Amino acid sequence: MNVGVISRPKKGFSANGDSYVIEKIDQKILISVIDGIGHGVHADNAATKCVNTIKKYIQSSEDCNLIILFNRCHEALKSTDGVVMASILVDAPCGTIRYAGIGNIATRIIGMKNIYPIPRGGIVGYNMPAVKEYTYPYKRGDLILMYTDGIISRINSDLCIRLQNLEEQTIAEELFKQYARDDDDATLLVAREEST
Ligand SMILES: [Mn+2]
Repeated sequence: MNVGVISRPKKGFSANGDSYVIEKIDQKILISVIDGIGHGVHADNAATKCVNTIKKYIQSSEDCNLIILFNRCHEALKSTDGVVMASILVDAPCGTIRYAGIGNIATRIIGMKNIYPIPRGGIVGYNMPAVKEYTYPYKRGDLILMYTDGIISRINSDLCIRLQNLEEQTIAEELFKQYARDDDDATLLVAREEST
């Protein structure tokens, strides 16, 4: 998986309440994008705790189950202000992406058709509802975008298509330049596997 990513704090802050995880699990790849509620040190602490919980879960279990993953994070984050998070499990051999999301992290899969998974409302660590997992078709070469609400949410599809031939990091930088807001932590991640 090639990944391009930019994550930076709100203007004037050094602590970043946004975070992300990319982990390889056998043939699968887990990607989570996290936005700690608020900003500054509190948000940073919650997001960091979430990342650590995910890594610990991956290390200690045979497989990755997104619902268990969210439940573990919910338990671990109860002492914090919580986070919103979207997670995908990319399984190229099976041709699927599994997805679960709580709160406003945007996820898009641009392939044969555009897929926009819809997260459930709520906050991980605070009022998380039952987590639902969705499965979508996936093939190598599909472009995956994930971003926090520091990115204005309407990314133009034509622009994504125009940028498609560039490297993942360049795509991330171009989109970030056009869509990131100064007044919030902002993270934008672009992931793509080479098509075979
Ligand atoms: Mn935010």
